Amino acid sequence: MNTPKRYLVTSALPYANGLKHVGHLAGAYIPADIYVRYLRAQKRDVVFVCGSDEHGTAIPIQAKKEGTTPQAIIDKYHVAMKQDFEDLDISFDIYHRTSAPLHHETAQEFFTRLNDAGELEIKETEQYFDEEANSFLADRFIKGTCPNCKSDRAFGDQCENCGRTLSPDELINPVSTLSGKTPIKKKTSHWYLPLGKHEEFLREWILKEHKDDWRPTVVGQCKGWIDGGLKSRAVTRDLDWGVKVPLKDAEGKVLYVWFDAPIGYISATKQWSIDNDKDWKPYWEDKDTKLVHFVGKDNIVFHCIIFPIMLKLHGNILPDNVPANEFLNLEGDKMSTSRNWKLEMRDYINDFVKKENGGGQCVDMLHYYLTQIAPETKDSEFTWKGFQDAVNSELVSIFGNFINRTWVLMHKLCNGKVPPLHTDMLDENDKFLIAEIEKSKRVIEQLLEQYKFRDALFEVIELSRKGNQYMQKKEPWIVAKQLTTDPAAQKSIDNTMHLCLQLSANLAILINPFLPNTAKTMLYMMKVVEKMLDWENAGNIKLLSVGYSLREPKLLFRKIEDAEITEQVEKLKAGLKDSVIEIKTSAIPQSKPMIQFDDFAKLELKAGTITACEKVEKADKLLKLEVDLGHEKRTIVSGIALHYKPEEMIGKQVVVVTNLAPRKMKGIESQGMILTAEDSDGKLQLLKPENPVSPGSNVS
Ligand code: B3M
Ligand code: ZN
Repeated sequence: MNTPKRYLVTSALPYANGLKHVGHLAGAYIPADIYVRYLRAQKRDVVFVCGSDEHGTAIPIQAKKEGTTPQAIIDKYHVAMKQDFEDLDISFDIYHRTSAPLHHETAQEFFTRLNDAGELEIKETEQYFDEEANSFLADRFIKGTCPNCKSDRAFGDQCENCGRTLSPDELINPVSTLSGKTPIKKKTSHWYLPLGKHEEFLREWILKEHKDDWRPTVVGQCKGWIDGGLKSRAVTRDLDWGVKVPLKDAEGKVLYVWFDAPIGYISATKQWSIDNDKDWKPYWEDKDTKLVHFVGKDNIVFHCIIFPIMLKLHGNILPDNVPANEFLNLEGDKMSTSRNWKLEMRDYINDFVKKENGGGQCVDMLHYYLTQIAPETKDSEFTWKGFQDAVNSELVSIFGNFINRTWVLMHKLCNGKVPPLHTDMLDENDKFLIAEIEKSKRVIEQLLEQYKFRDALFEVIELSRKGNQYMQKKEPWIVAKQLTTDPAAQKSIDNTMHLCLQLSANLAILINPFLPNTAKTMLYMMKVVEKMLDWENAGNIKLLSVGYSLREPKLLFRKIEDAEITEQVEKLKAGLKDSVIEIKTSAIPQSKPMIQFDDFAKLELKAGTITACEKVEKADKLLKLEVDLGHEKRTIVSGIALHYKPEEMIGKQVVVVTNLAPRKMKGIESQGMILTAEDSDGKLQLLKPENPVSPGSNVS
């Protein structure tokens, strides 16, 4: 494959309607950042653009929620998001915004060119209209029941629950989110992009040309869209917030947010070129440019189907790849803003990065964990325990430990200087390590070029693990005891420490795209300049000169304490509880219909004694219980983990529904249900006999 002349890398433009969480970070920002840092180390010509998406109905809706204006909302969140990305070292070359006049002009020019070329159609249709608010109801201004999953969290553009893309007409029982009223239908005209006309192009370009180099999940989604029949999509809306349609007879109409937002990548590049005295055009027009869009899976259709059609019609280059990620769940549940089940970037910044023992190393720890669990091929899960394990048993115990041991021993056994390498004395272990250093570079490079960041990072850690194994085999601290008796001892120590130091220098280069702060600290320890981190230096075992004196070791990563993760988990749950109560109180008036005694008699209830109890892995709310029911013991999974600790359950008596059909929860078959009472604050308490009874006693 020829090396492209230049790269234009984009991360999805986040909506300026709220702070973003670590799911966003893992999906579109960290992987792009790794890729770009790698390209920069390769000295390739690369521009990394992003910015705030400040249009669409999401913005006025947030303004209404906060009792302010759309402008105030975008100003507030644009600044806040930009700051969060900076605090977490996402290295955009520019973080722009779509409210900028330059963007409005760029988007309008784009629309005009497509319209003038006859590539858009005007259609008159009937659309939902809110008479009270005197407004058409586009996208998030209308909600209803999802035709796909029947959830009532479906909007005019997408269902929050199942993710399906929708149009307002598909909603069951539509209501206006402006007034809460049922809307009427009213005639209006809009411009449409006829996607169907481009089916052949898409089949050829995605399903043939890119079928092997794009992720299977991405190609799969595109195929689904294409096979499902490509309908014309409206690219304008009746709204007063957005980029005005640049035509005389288009009063009150703006471009659809998904029409203007991706053009934001182009306007950001333009602004970058102005700021840096460069030409932006080749980045969007020259075939030798490699364009790569990093997005989450809910943005695939826009980046792989709609925007490429727009780019083609407008005469721009097409993306070379769209390495979209799946979703990141949090502690056993889907991340959700409305339920407040999320970890905001800002929270991590405040609780770790800005703390006394935080800083760059805490930024790197998050980059590390989010890459290690990156949802590249399927949804994955953030857990605080997982975070702690990744930091403590990989970063601290493997990578950090190798570097630290190397430095301590080098100071102790080699006077703080790089010892010579005695090539005549290289043994099998030395040769193996040298080969591994050379090989790792090639492997990691290939993985990075294929957007396999998770595997690439794994290889870096593996290499440091091999360093530890090497040192363990060579035992320079034992050899040091023979210094007075064995003339070869010093040479053996020299070789070991020389290679460990060269490996450290290599590790700094290889870890740099992932953990830039760590690489910087290592540079400091080695007393070398940033240039050493150039990718071409990887694989080289002559990076540090013999006799060069190095600094004292610095701690690369601190440990994450149990108390820190407990605090985070509790914080998360406390946040969720509030929203649960909100739902609960409004649900109280609905009582269940009357039943007959026969209905009740169908239940078999028995008293039992808990004999064993443990937490269910990866499910915070669940405990696995073993209950003695006299003549038998049963396994029961119960959602009480937030209210009882496993150890306090043992010996307690409970009431069990024993004839409930068994049900699997997190892979465990639950053979019954224990009864609890729920207080108004959501706290659960076990129901139990007043005084102990023998296990298996009937309850009626
Ligand atoms: N703002 C949607 C999102 O954040 C949208 C991305 C635009 S990328 C051009 O999921
Ligand atoms: Zn749905």
